[in-house]
Amino acid sequence: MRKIVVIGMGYVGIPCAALLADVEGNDVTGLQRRSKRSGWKIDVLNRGESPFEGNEPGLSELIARVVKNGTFRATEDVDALKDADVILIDVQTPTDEQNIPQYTSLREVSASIGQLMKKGTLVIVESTVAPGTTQNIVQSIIEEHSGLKGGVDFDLVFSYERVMPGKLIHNIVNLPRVLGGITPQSAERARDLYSGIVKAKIRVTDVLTAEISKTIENAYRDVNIAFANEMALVCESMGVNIFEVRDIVNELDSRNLHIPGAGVGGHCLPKDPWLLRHGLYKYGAWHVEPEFISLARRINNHMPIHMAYLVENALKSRGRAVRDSIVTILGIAYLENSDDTRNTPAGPLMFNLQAKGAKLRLHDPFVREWDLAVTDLERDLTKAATGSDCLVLVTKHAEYFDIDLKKLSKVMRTPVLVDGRNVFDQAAVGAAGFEYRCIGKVGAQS
Ligand code: SAJ
Repeated sequence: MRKIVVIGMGYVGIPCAALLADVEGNDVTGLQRRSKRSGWKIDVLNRGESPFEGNEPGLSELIARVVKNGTFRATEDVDALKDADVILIDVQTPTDEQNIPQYTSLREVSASIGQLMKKGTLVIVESTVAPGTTQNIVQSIIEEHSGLKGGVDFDLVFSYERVMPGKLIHNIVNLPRVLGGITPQSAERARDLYSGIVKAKIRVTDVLTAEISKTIENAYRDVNIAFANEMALVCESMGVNIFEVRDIVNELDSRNLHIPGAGVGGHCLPKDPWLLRHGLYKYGAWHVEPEFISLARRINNHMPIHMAYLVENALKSRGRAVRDSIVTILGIAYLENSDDTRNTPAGPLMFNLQAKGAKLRLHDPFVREWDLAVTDLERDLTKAATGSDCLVLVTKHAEYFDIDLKKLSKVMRTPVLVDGRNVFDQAAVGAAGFEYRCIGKVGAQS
């Protein structure tokens, strides 16, 4: 029996732990701090349920099965690390306002592992880290607390996840896996573990290459989205529909203009480019300034602010000042049909509108709670729209594609609609009496 401990019961740790627990010969313990924010997940998981509200195909059944079979349980007891053969680190690695990585959790769990793990354990870092972190921080802390030597007395691998809310199980099973081992033996042990759950290619390389691959993978996406967003602002200012332009451009197989929108949220793209940049500096490569990374983050972070500008402009067209208006934000999650609010563009938009004096309402069909919310979250769309002066859509949840525009325009005080994800048809919105703006399609009117 291979005893596995997965530290961090989040969007990465839970599906990975459940999949591993479903493999013959594996016994998995999910380790989670009983904090106010996440401790409740321990009890939900031990009831055999998924703690996620969004659509996660296959996850609930998988968790129910492995808990019933007794091959998976969650706990807050770090002593579970003592007899682990394999330890996966799946804790959050956020960046702060200065875009510096915050490794408090990573350092704490590395110290616990060093203090408690037995000789011969395989440790795998799945959390996204700045290049150089696995060896310079995780390995050093484990060696310091254990007196053991990495690559000799224990094995260490960096293997990054490619999960995405809505595809947690699918992506782990079907996307290629990269293993960066401090020794070939470390990588081969990890290959043996992952081959039980990954159907796609498993590729072995060194730790630094794996760490840089992960951060470049997401920086690439962030830069491409930023380009689409900048072109959206260009088209909007010239009265051209960026989405028609995108269709034309992408007819070429060699082009893939991304989708402009209300902003870029999530736990990957807003921070991974900064982790890459930070790793560069920690390596002393000060002569290189990755300007694309900083510029892309600046453009993507501007999109929610541009949304607030469109709200102000649309209300003005209907004779209302933002400060005298009730604005309803549609979609708090950073991604459609998910309950994940991490770094959601709805945050900066909400605070910007609040600073302009608007009274806010927040609607989302999936999000249960949001620590930044300035008012209660509403689940009933009609209630959230009644008496409101503006609906501003941030997230393209499926529910919003079926909105009865005529019904909502009747219950609103001022029928204004600002579309951050090109959900609505301009003619239909106009026919329902709305003042309409849309990122990249219908810009500010004088
Ligand atoms: N977004 C755009 N335009 C786009 C694509 C996304 O504005 O063309 C916005 C989304 O609305 C969202 C944010 O960007 O707010 C992030 O969207 P995402 O589709 O990149 O979703 P993530 O953050 O879950 O990205 C993850 C990443 N996976 C990992 O880091 C493990 C990313 O590398 C993947 O490319 C993405 O999933 C995916 O495509 O599956």
